[in-house]
Amino acid sequence: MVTSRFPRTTMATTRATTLEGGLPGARLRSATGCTSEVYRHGAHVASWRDAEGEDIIFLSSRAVFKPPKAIRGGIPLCFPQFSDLGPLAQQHGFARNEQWQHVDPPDDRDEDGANVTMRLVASDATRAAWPHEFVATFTARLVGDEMHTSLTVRNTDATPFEFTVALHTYFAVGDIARASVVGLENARYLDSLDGRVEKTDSDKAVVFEREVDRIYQNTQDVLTVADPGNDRSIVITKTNLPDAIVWNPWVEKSLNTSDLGDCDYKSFLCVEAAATATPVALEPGAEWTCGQVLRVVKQTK
Ligand code: TA6
Repeated sequence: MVTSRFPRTTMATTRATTLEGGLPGARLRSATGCTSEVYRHGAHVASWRDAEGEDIIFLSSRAVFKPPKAIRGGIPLCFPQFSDLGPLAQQHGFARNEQWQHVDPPDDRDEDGANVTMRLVASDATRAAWPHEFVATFTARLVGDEMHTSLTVRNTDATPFEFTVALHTYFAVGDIARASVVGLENARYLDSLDGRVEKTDSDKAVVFEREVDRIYQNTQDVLTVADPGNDRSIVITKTNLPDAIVWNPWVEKSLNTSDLGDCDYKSFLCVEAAATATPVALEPGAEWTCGQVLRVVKQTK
């Protein structure tokens, strides 16, 4: 049982601090006692816990905190490319491997919510992979029992560019065999385990009995992770992200993924709000923003 490291106050707080592996980041605490840790490495939300200290977002038991390697778990930012859907050789782009800068040092007490904003500006390293001038700004905000995240991309170049993107969220579940994802019935998806063949999901919910890796297209904006193993559901409300990837590596892939515990697949599933089917196109000077709000609904016995 994780106990809260923060005194119970009504004020939400945000503190810049040193996190795992000696990496810089911020700790957020909402007025209702929920907490989160956000790393400057990748502008990576690595944890979100409720007031009792229960994980809502999953972090691998073998996560590595050594840049440039991405942190396994939390909310990796896939930008400017999701998976291999784009010109970059790097799976999921580079945003999750880069060091982001704090915007407005986050030492703050705020009645409304704890929040941290980080920025990534094009550099020689990013230009080598993707020859464009851009500014990406990520904000994580705890508002009571909700987590709000948003990503804004501005084209600071003289020419247009396009990208694909995902909030690759790892949700903690009590028991994968009883968990499911609701809201994708009749949605079309590309099956990444079957040559990205296009299929239609006729099931009432996505359940997990084997590896699942699907890119759902043009889904509804509200999806739910049903997690009876923790007597709760997690409601995802996404904005400007028409697609959603659903993933669980199951046994084999978990064994072959060094920064995942062998049995970790039983304790998480990913629902990744994304824009993949139609890349986002930005003219010079233009800006685009997306986001998601996560909210826990407790099941009453
Ligand atoms: O989003 C699902 C996926 O693209 C899977 O195919 C799997 O590769 C997963 O992402 C994890 O990717 P990573 O590069 O973090 O190991």
